Amino acid sequence: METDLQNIVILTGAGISAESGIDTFRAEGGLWEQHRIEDVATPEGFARNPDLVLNFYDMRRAAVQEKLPNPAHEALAQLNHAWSNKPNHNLLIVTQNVDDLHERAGAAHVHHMHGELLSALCCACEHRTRWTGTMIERPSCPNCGEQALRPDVVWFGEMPYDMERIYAALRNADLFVSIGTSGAVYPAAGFVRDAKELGVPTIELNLERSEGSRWFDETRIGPASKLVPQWVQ
Ligand code: BJW
Repeated sequence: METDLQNIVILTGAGISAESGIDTFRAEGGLWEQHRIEDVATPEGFARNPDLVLNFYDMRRAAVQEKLPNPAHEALAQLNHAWSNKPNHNLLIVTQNVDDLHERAGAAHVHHMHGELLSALCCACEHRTRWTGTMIERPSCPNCGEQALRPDVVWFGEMPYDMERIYAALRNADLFVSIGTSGAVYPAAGFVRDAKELGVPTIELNLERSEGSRWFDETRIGPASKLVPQWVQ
């Protein structure tokens, strides 16, 4: 990595957690081959069949707690730590992932733009609370007492979290790095073009070329567990 960098925005996607054993979405055999997006990842699907949706996320919430961070998460956590000790240096890790592997590797202040599996959102009062168990039995919101909890994840048609903070960091960045995401879902897929318009250099680390590859100044191909530690060094 260049040594004169100060402000970096890193976007991660399902590919960074693939080697930890968490399924990606759009690969052969991935989550969206096993489940219809309209059924499990839209507010309309949840309204139609809440049991199906709660069960889908209950199973993923249980599974994710069995997984461990891999060298890619660890390298970003080290970078995060190093940056926090340098004055006037800012590193924003934005993840589309709903797992907590960045945090468990030791990264602080991770922005989960698509929410978190280990969090519950109350449909009645919008309170967000850490949640490691199941929701299928319709537990009550610890804030308002309503039986109205849902997974605190961002479905299609909903507004991702922290957008203002992310765009502010992009405007101030001197590098945008995208790791393990297919570039199929907006607004994250548009960050590379936003960065280019702002004159921010861009680099992609991915197992294969993605839908967005043509927009990046540089694409490095390979598994995140190898590419990310190499890039961080
Ligand atoms: C490896 C690897 C290894 C594998 N090493 N790499 C503009 C145009 C068209 C449509 C839209 C648009 N703007 C909005 C839309 C609508 C929609 C959208 O994007 N639709 C598309 C289908 C086109 N977007 C929305 O509705 C979003 N909301 C929104 O836009 O609000 C309005 C708004 C307007 C303006 C500003 C801001 C907001 C919400 C999107 C919510 C997405 N939710 C999901 C589910 C979350 C909960 C859950 O987990 O179930 O988020 S969908 C799913 O896709 C999940 C992911 O975060 C997301 C991205 O997937 P990701 O991470 O890229 O995974 P994959 O599987 O696609 O790719 C994996 C990659 O890893 C591959 O490239 C592999 O090669 C690579 N890889 N192994 C390195 N070892």
